[in-house]
Amino acid sequence: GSADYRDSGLRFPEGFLFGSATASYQIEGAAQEDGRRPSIWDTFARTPGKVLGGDTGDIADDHYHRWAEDLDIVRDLGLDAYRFSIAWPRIQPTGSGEANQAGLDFYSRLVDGMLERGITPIATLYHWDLPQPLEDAGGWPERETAHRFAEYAALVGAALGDRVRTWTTLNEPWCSAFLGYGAGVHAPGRTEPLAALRAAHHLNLAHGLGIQALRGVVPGDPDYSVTLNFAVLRGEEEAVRQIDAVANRVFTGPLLKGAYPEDLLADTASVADWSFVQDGDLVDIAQRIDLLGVNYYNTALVALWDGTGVKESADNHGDTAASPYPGADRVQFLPQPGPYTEMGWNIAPDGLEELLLSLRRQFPDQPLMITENGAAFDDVLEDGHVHDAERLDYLRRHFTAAHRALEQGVDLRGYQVWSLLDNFEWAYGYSKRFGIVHVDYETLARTPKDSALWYSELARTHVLPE
Ligand code: PNW
Repeated sequence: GSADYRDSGLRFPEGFLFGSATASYQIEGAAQEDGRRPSIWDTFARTPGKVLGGDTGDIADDHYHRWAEDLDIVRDLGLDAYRFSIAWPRIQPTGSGEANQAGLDFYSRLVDGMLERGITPIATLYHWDLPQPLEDAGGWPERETAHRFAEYAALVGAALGDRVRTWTTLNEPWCSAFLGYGAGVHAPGRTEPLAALRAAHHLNLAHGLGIQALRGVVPGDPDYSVTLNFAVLRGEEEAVRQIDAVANRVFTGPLLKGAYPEDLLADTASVADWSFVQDGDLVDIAQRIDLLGVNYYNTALVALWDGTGVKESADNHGDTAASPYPGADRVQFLPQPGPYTEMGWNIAPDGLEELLLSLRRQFPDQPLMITENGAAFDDVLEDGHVHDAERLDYLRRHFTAAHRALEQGVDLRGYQVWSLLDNFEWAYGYSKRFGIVHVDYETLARTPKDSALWYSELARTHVLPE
C-alpha cells in the first residue's frame, strides 16, 4: 500500500502508459494445441546444445490456458497496458494460406479479456516465432518471407483491428537477423554473415509491407510501430561508428530516413553488394510510424582491436565464434564496470536517458515508447514473497532516468517492463528470471514479486515511489 513508500515527487504525465510485456513463445506453451505447428524456436530448442538445460517452450508458463488469471494479475496491479505477441504458427501453421480460426480465436479472447479489464492491448506481430516451413524455404534471407509476413499481418489485422489500437510489426529485428543468421545463438542458428544482412533487409521490408497491409484492413487510424533494441555505445569513436551502423542505423536508416547508411554499405562491401535491395523497397519500408518502440537493457563499451593479444568479446551474445556484426570484425567489446544483472549485463540507467535524448536528436518528431526494460536476478520465493530488491532498484533507477528525459521534453508515451512473468529466456531457457511476477515451474503458480507491488504503486499514482 501507499504507506509503504515515500513520494519522490517525480510525476509522470497523464495518459502515460504503464505496462508490462511478454512474448508468445516465451510464455504460452501449448505448442501442439489447436492446430499450432512448429516455429523455428521449437526446432532450435529441440536441437541438442542450443538452449541451456535442453529447455523448450512446450509448456513454458502455460499462459495459453492461464491467460485469464494472468490478465487478472495485470488488472490487480493496476497497470494500464499489456504488450503481448501473436504466434504466427498459431495463425498460419504452415506459414501461408488461410487463417487457422482456433488461433485467431485465442487472441480474440485475450484481447477481449484485456478490454473487459480496462487494459490497453499493445500487439506485436512478430516476436521471433517464424513458422518452420518458411525457414525451410530459406527464411528471412529470402524476399518471399516479407510478402508472407504481410499476408499474415492482414489476417491478424482483419480479426483484431476493431479492438487493438496499437500495432507493432516486429520485435528487435536485429536479434532476428544477426543473432539468428549471423552469430547463430538464436533460431534458426545459422552463421552466415551475408544471410544476416539479407535477413535485416527483408525484415525491414516485412515491416513496411506489414504496415501497408494493416492499413488496408484495420478500421480508423490506430498507432503503428516497430520495436528496436538499440546498442548504446561508449568507447573509441571508429568502433562506435561501426557498431552503430550495423546494430542501429541498419534499421533506423531505412525505417525512418528512407535509406541505408552509406558507411554501412562501405563497411560490409566485402560481405554483401546489397543488390537484394530492389527499386521501390525503401519507399515501401519508410512508412510513417506513430510510435517507435525502444528496448533498453544496458550499454556496450567498444574499441578497435589492433590484431595482437586476445580480442575481447564481452558483449551480450553468449559464446559464439561467429560475429553478429558483419563488417565490424576489428571491433572488440570490452568488459564494463558493474554492477551486473544475472545476465552479466551492466546496470547503466544513464544509458537509457542518453538513448532517449539521442533518438529525439536524430528523429525530432517521432513519439517514443519504452517497449522493454527490466532485469534478471536470482529470486527466492519464501513464504509467498519474493523480495527482489535488486530488480526493484533497477526499475526505480531506470524510471528515474526516463523521467529525466521527459523533463527535457522527450515525447515518451509509455513504459512496458520486461517482463510480466518469469519465462523462457531464449538460449538461457528457464534459468533467467525477468518477471515482476514469479512463476513456480513445478506448480505454475504465479506470485507477484516486491518489484510488482512497487510498480503497481507507480502505475496507480503516476508518482515514482522511493
Ligand atoms: C529481448 N542481446 O531479447 C527480447 O525482446 C525479449 O524477448 C527477451 O526476453 C529480453 O530482451 C531479455 O533478454 C534480447 O543479446 C536478447 O543483445 C538478446 C539480446 C538483446 C535482447
